[in-house]
Amino acid sequence: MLRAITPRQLADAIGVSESSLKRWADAGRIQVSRTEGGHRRITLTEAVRFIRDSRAVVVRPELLGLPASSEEQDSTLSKMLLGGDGRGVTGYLLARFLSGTSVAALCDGPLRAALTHIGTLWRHQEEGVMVEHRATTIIIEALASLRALIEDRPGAPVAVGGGLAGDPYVIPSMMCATALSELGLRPVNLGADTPATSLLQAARDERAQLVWVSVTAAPAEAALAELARVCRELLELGVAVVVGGRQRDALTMPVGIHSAGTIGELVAVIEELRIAPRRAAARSLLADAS
Ligand code: B12
Repeated sequence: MLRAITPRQLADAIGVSESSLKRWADAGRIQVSRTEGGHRRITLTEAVRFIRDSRAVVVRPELLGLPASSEEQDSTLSKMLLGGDGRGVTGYLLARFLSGTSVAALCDGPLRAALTHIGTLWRHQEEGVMVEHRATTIIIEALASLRALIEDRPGAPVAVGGGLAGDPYVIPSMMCATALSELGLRPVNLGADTPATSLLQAARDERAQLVWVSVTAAPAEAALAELARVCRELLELGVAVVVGGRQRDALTMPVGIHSAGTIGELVAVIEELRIAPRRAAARSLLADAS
């Protein structure tokens, strides 16, 4: 097992940017030592403490010198998704959730891995598109079943969110909503292809404390400009904004907007802002692997 790792290794292992990691180190949230040459190093025990305390999700355990977690189970999930076995997928997710795995760990780990696998199989040939649509629906239904297991709290803080205008991807925003409900917030998910002005309207109507935005498809200039305008209005209203998704870097973020690469990082931001009534589930993929 490794004794010390670089900030880059830890960042990659938990799916966050190296700059976020260095910011947390500078703020004292994670202890770093320096090599003789002045480079930052993090001991493995300190990395483990940080991961567990911050409820970060280990997406690449091998970078910490740990065995890749539940590879066998994850390939079963891929097979069930490819074969259109909706009941199997729901059963798998609920069983892991009930045995303590957080929603964020399920989304950033096995679900993301299975969809990545599906996305590379046919590269959008005709059969692949059919399988992608079917897998998308299966995951939507499974996440809805998972959400139904989480009790709503009366008077819970509200979070509003959706995918950017022109973005057809349904699952990322639904993952955000499900993870936020696990934290005790009341998510209002406006779904894919949502005009930024609708997010603003819902945030006002619902007196939301947080808005999340997923930018997965390559965004149009006009949609980005409108989002930037809406973000500034939300900040003036005192609403926190978190932007995520594979194309999030396309947005020149107004100061004060949070950018997050994974659902686990969304959870970490919410906990940092102290909006969440509940803590995320204690167990992470790392706990599963150990
Ligand atoms: C299903 C699917 C589709 C479906 C979507 C169905 C639907 N209604 O949702 C359909 C068939 C419509 C589709 C279409 C296309 N697709 Co497609 N698709 C996928 C697939 C297989 C899964 C997408 C998905 O839901 N992923 C699950 C999400 C949750 O994963 P993720 O995006 O990585 O999100 C994670 C993080 O980014 C983060 N996150 C995401 N959002 C947010 C938000 C916040 C606030 C936070 C904090 C975090 C966060 O958390 C997530 C979990 O870890 C992906 C493969 C893949 N790797 O994802 C390809 C993929 C995204 N598609 C791709 C392509 C090329 C296309 C098309 C252009 C194909 C074509 N020629 O027409 C079109 C484009 C459509 C458009 N208008 O832009 C490429 C994109 C490549 C690239 N350069 O980015 C991919 C990667 C496949 C591949 N390997 O080539 N697609």
